[in-house]
Amino acid sequence: MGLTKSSTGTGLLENDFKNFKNDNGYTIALAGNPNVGKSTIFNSLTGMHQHTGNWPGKTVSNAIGKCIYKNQDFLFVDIPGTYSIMSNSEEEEIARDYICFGNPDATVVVVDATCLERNLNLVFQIMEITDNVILCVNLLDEAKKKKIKVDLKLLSERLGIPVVGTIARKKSTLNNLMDTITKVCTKKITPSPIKIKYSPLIEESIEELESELKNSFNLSNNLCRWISLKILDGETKILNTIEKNLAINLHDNSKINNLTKKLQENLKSNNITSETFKDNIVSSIMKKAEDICKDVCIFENTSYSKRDRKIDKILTSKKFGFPIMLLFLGIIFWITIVGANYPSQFLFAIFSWLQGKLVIFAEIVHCPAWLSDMLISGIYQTLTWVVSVMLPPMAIFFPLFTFLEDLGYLPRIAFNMDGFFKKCCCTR
Ligand SMILES: Nc1nc2c(ncn2[C@@H]2O[C@H](COP(=O)(O)OP(=O)(O)OP(=O)(O)O)[C@@H](O)[C@H]2O)c(=O)[nH]1
Ligand SMILES: [Mg+2]
Repeated sequence: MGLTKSSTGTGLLENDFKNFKNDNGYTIALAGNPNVGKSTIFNSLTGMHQHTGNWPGKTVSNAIGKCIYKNQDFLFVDIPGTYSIMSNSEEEEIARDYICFGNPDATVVVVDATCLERNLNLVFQIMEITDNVILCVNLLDEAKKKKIKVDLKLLSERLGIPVVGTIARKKSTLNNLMDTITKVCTKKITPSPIKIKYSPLIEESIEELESELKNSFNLSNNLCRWISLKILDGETKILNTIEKNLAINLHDNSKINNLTKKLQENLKSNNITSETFKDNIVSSIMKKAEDICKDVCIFENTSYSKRDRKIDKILTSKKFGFPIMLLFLGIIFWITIVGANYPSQFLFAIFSWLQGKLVIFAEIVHCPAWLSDMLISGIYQTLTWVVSVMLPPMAIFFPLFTFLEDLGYLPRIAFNMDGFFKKCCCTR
């Protein structure tokens, strides 16, 4: 039996995830990096019309929809794309809160088969919080075009979770995903995700805090380990959210406070400061992702990935990174500023000509002077001036910027600027 759209699927948009509970069946979260096809899968399964498109950040709020598969009721939650659950933006917080505290029956993490290594960062972070994780390797058609093969069976063995390959635009490929979701929800498959091992000192600190948390609160092992990590990191915002959602009080717990102070000082004396702690964690995750991808991803067109790496080295090098960035941005701003003059003048001329005609028309119909002044010299003139000045630069700048994004150059700019943003305290 295939997929059936729900007759009651509503498309309710809400962020109060406590309402996202399916009393008659299972609740499934669709998580993943931006632009990997989560909403395409969601729409296909639920018959809903979530916004999809080829740029990141379209879904900015949780959306729910129902689907019936083999007579079983599922409630899907399409959550905003996020690169990490160490979130910064509002939609990333919405995603993080649902992943961490929504308590779905299973979390499907959708990843892009063409850049698996980068996507695994989020997969590992989610596996730290919940065991019921299914990996959906999407965009297999794009991977095939780029001659990238992903060994799904080996990936599943290495991660300890079920892995399914899909092409979200082809609905038939989603049956396998639904079968796996059903098996996980009905406990026919029990995922046992691997946990990242951080540096020995961080692991020791986590262990100590974890056992204190277990003594103080009634929380799962996964949550205790994850919260320990957040306490050591000193992420106040996340800790406040944890307290609110799990109804626990960490701030006033003197045992935990004293132990945290002791452990943080110990880490500091071993050169793991509050600034380097997160880098340490992220580099352990990325190292693991790299190791796994080396084994499971086969790049048949080696010259393609070699060429990519060569270009990357130049675009992100200390010597050429900034001059190239300034050159590209300079060209874009130059084309925008100089190029916009021509359509601006053209629009201005048309609007002025039309204004003359409107004045004549007002005279013919004996429109009172105060009214024609207000409508023509006031509203019409102001509006047309704004359109003449603003529209052309926007119509030139945004497509050019999108072009840079499609080329994949913007993430390289972000990489080059990361150090500066950190110095300005814009990122952590
Ligand atoms: N070729 C191909 N394109 C796909 C596939 N899955 C999704 N797409 C396309 O990829 C683009 C992004 O898909 P979305 O479903 O909007 O991605 P998303 O993960 O919801 O993105 P955000 O909401 O921004 O996080 C759309 O243009 C889809 O049509 C696939 O398997 N193959
Ligand atoms: Mg989406």
